[in-house]
Amino acid sequence: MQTDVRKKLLEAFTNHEDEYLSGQYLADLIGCSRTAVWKHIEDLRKEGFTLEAVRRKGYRITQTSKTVSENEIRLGLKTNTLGQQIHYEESVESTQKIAHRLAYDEAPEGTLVVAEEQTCGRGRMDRAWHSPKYTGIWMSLILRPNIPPPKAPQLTLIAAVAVVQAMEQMTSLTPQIKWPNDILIAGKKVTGILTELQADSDRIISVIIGIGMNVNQKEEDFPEELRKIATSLMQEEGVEIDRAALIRAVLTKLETLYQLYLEKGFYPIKLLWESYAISIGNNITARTLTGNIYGKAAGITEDGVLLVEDLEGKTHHIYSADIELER
Ligand code: BTX
Repeated sequence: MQTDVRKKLLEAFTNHEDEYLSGQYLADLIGCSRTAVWKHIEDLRKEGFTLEAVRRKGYRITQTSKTVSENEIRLGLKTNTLGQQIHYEESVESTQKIAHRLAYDEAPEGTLVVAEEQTCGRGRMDRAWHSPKYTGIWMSLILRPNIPPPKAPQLTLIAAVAVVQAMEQMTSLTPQIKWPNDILIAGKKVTGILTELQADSDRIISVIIGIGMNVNQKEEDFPEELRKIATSLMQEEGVEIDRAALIRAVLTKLETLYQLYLEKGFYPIKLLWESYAISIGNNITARTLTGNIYGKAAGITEDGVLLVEDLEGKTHHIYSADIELER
């Protein structure tokens, strides 16, 4: 995490998109000398930003590099809470692990952990999540909602809606949600979401939402065993996607939905979620820890629990499972 000066500088450029800002204006805003401003600008340039300096006009950031560094994400970020603190690393075992540690150390709500690569990325039930360098978005977000622990799975569904909306904003694709945590495009997995809790028996201390998005991988970037089931946005859209802009879009959509959820409850989210869901109304097999249930996915409850109606007409409440869609 960086100094307030750098943060203020990027915020100023964000609030004055495409404008030139004079050295004196920036110096006054930040409360330091013009030489100090120039030094910060030079540092940003070294980091890969393209900065124009024009006499009598000032500075303008015209283009950015292709990483998901703290500065890349911050330039253009217009959220109030989510991503206001950013912890960026080139390579980590898992962003979840770091977010848990930061949450334990009282990191504020909205803290984002993001990495270019995960060497030990994980999915649910300790499954591995393939997270190669510079191609995807591997991020974990710390939230501290005042809700009872059994409601925490709702946050996975909120995050899924935010991811779909962000993808729709940035591409021409039509992603769909497979309960509870997969985002699919043309039947292949493009994103997985992993929600973990730090909680007492009756109180949530923090929720760590891990989001893994395949963005710019080519087919050969996936290991053989994933090629049939996984895809990336670039594979589907045919062009490279700006990962930092996509992170900003996810944070912005999620902030809006999370606020709506805290104010109005789960119902409005449930409606949105169902409109993007692939499985509702179709026959599925739910593979649970206690056995398989085959039937029609009837919808989700107010709490985000999946309802499956079996062949005898009996309704099952599914809290956790892998879902297989009938083809
Ligand atoms: P999941 O358990 O639903 O899915 C894991 C399964 O998905 C794997 O067993 C494998 O079959 C398949 N898979 C693995 N990698 C990929 C991939 N890149 N694309 C598509 N399919 C894949 C899903 O768990 C939750 C994933 C969350 C990942 C994020 S990344 C940031 C954060 N840090 C971390 O360690 N995990 C989360």
